[in-house]
Amino acid sequence: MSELEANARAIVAPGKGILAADESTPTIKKRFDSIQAESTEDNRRAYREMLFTAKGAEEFISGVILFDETIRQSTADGTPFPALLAGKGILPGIKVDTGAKALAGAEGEKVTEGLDGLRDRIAEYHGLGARFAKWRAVITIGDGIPSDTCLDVNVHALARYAALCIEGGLVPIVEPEVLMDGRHTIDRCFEVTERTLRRLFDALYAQQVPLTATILKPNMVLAGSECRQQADVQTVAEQTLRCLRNAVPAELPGIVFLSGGQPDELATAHLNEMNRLGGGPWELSFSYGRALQAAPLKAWAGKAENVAAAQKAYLHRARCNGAARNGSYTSEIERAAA
Ligand code: 5MM
Repeated sequence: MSELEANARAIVAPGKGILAADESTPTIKKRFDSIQAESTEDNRRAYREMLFTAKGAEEFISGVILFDETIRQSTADGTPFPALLAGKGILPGIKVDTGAKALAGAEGEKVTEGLDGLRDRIAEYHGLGARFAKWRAVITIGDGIPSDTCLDVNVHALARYAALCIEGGLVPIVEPEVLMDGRHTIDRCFEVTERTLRRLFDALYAQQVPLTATILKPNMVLAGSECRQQADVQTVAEQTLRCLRNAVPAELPGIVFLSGGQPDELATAHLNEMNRLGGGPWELSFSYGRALQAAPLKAWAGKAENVAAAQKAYLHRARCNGAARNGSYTSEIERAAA
C-alpha cells in the first residue's frame, strides 16, 4: 500500500473522523461575531489552540483541516500546530481552495477557485506538515439550477485539484457540497446530489485520479432548510446511502460527511443511523465544522478562563460522533457528561 493510501485509510480509521477547522477569515469572523469575540489573529490562534490541545481528542479525531493562516501558527509555548497535531497521531490537513466565486454567465451559481499556483502551494503545505487537503465546491439548488455548466466547471476543478494533490503527496478530499439552503424536497436533493457525484467521479476517472487514495466529503441527502416537510432520521440515512451506492465507486476508502448547518446532535444521529444500517463498501465518517464546534465555540466565548469548559464540550461532541462511526451512539451517550 502506498503512503497516500495508508494516510487515506488512517483518515477514515474506525471510531474516528475529521475536525474541519479551516474557516477562512470571513467565516471565522462570522462565528466570532456570534459570541461577541473580536476576530484578531491572536484570538483565532487562541481558539484553535483550545481545540487542538484538547486532551484525548485523538481517540476520536483522525485529522484536522487547517486554514492557510492556521497551519503557520503555534501554541502559546511555541509548538507549531502541525507538529502538535502530528505528535498526537492526528494528521494535519489544509484547505487549498481560495473560495467559491460568482460563476460568469450563471446567475446564482458559483465556481471554486484556487488552481493557479496550486502545485507550488501543495509543495509548501507538505513541507509545513500537511498530509491531506480539501477543496470545496458549492452547488445551489433553485429554480432551474444547478446548471450543467456549474456542475461541469466545479467537478473539473475538483479533479484537477485532486490530481495535483496526488502528485504532491497529499490525500485529496473532494467536497462537492449541495447546499441545504432553500425550499426543495428531499427527493430534489437526492436527484441533484446523485447528478453531482456521478459527474464528479467521471471527472476524477478522466483525470486518472486514483480513488484508493481519495476521500469524498459529501452533503447528506436532506430536504432544504426551508422545506415544510422534513424527513426523519431513518429516511435521511436510507436516502443518503441509496444515493451514494448509486454514484460512488466501491474502491474509495471512505466518505466523510459535512454537517452543512444541521443541528449538531442531528448530524450525529444521521451518521449513526447510516452506520447502523451499514451495507456500504466504504467507511462512513464525519468531517464536521459547525457540528463539532458550535458547542465549544459557545462555551469558550472568547475568554481564556473558559478553555477547560470549551474543551469538555468539544470532546463530548467528538466522543458522540466517534460512537456514531459504528452505530453505537445513544441518547445516554449524548446526555453523559464528557
Ligand atoms: C469549516 O468550514 C469550511 C469552510 O469554510 P469557508 O466557507 O470559510 O471556506 C467548510 O468547507 C467545512 O469544512 C465544511 O463545509 C464542513 O463544515 P460543516 O460546518 O458544513 O460541517
